Amino acid sequence: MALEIMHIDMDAFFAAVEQLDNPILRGKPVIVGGLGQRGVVSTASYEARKYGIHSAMSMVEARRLCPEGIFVQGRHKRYGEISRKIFEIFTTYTPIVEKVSIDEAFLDIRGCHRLFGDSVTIGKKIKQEIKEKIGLTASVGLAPNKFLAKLASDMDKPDGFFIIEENRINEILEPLPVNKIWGVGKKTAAILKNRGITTIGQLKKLSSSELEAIFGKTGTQLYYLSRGIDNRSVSQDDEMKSISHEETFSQDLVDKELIYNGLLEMAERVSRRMRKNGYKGNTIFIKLRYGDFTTLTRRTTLPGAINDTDSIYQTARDLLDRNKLLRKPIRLLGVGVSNLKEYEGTQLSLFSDKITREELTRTIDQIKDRFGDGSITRARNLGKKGLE
Ligand code: TTP
Ligand code: MG
Repeated sequence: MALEIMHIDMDAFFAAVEQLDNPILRGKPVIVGGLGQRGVVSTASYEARKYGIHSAMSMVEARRLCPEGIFVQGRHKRYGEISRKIFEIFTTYTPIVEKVSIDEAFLDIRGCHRLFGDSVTIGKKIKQEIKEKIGLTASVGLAPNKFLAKLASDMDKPDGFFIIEENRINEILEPLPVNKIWGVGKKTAAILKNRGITTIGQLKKLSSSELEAIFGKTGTQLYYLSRGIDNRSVSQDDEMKSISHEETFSQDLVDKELIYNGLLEMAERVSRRMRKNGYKGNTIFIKLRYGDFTTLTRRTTLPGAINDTDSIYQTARDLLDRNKLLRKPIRLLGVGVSNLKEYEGTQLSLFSDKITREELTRTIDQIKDRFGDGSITRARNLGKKGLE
């Protein structure tokens, strides 16, 4: 089992967004939540946590612990906005993203090594991209499965990057308290404590039948999780079920040909990711942002599922033309496919006398994988520069 599951969790998320938007708050104890009489703490910056403040504590208590703290009313719309940007970054690496909460997700990165490198490199790239594009820090956990990946992202917070390799599972798990196991709440922990069990190492002394006798089905789960075994797969959210690519042009574009060239390049990237991950999709969408920042999207659903560059490009181009969208300078353009379904890729046959379009694109993929993106290009894009 390799390191193919990643868990990413933003640090002190709401408070970090407040510090991002208001530099005066940086480095200070910031407490975000409801400021009314019965308000509760949503989260606190790491500076405020030193005072013992944590999520779900009453504001009254928080003010008592840290009178010099800066108390901020939560702005959920803004957190949602930033969250969407973070998830956009995730989905440029892999379509298999499972959203756990507004600031937290699992990523299955098995399919993206050829494009982005080994697992550690991918983890570093994602952290760096979040830092550079959004200005926030995330903690990344990398492990062979979901349980361990989530545990890992919490081990080195904030701005963490923790890896749980196969051969270190026992060494890392055994000293941890039992409540670090997924599903072990106060009740389970109390029952175990009565039997003198507080750490995962001690829990492992119980056989699976002993655990089942005490906890039923949960007992079986405890048996496996305490050994770092977890077979749950990362299941993508419906809202995540799309593959897209967008680019902000180096300058606002008016020239239709340049825009079409950019679109073709993006369609090719989307198509390539879809094929790589074994997806076809029915719905093609485009996103446009004009120079004045007005943003719009358009979509259309095809009768059959596709994933080839030309179908994506032609459909997207048709959306642009049909809606007469290219009348103002374009700042950003995006194209994507949703309504995804998995399919069995057809095997490339070098010896068949007729080469299909699907085979041709697969061959192009293989050449690009081996020799880089610039190694082969469509005649349309030769000598032209639509994108940076
Ligand atoms: P968390 O990821 O649990 O917490 P966090 O990001 O603030 O801090 P860290 O991950 O570094 O430990 O939750 C994400 C956001 O969800 C958090 O910023 C605020 C919100 N939240 C609540 O509103 N109430 C809560 O009880 C919790 C736990 C979180
Ligand atoms: Mg968090």
